[in-house]
Amino acid sequence: MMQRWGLAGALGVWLWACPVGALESRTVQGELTADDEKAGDRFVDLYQFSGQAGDKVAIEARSKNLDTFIFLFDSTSEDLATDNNSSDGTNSLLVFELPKTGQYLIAVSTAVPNQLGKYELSWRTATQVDQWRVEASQFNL
Ligand SMILES: [Ca+2]
Repeated sequence: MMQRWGLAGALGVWLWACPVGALESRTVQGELTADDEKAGDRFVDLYQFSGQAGDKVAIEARSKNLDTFIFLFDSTSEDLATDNNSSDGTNSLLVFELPKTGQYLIAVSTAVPNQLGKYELSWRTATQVDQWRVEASQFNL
C-alpha cells in the first residue's frame, strides 16, 4: 500500500500558504516521469485546489497507458478518499463532498508499481451523471 501520510504531510506548509477560493473546474494534461516523486514503488503527481464546505467535487483521471489511482487529502494531510477504477476501464473517478472550506490535494498515481506515462486529470463540481457513473462501476465489481 502507498505511504499516504508521508506524501501529503510534507506539503502542509505549502497548502496553507495559498488563499482559499471557490471550487473551479480544471483539466490538466500530466505525465508521470522517472524524476517524479515516489510513494513506495509508485510515481505520484500532486495537484491543489480549494473549495467550500458542502461542495461536491468530481475528480477524474484518464490514461491510455497507466492504470490510474487517485487520492484526495485535506490540508491536514488526512486521507479523505481514494479511487482506482470507477471511471471506464482502469481509469479513476471520485465523487466527494468537501467537509470544510479550504485547500485540498489530489495525488495522481498508479495501481501498478513503477508505471510511467501521460494522463489527463480533471476536477469539477460533480453532476448527477458523475454520481451515477460511480454507482454503476460498483455493480461491475
Ligand atoms: Ca485504476
